Amino acid sequence: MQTTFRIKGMSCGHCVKAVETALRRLSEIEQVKVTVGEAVVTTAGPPNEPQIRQVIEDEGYEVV
Ligand SMILES: [Cu+2]
Repeated sequence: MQTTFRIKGMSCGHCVKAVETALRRLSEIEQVKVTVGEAVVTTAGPPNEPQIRQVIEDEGYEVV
């Protein structure tokens, strides 16, 4: 299933790369597409949202 996270604090390609790289480390995530301000993740089942939020926030951004 596909879930979209809106992210505050991203401004450029470096932010996109940082979020993308961090999310790719999560084994539950099959696909991830990140743009400035948004991450669309594909998971087999319902995503572990708290964990995904945490990973994004650990990179210094805020999930809104
Ligand atoms: Cu940036």
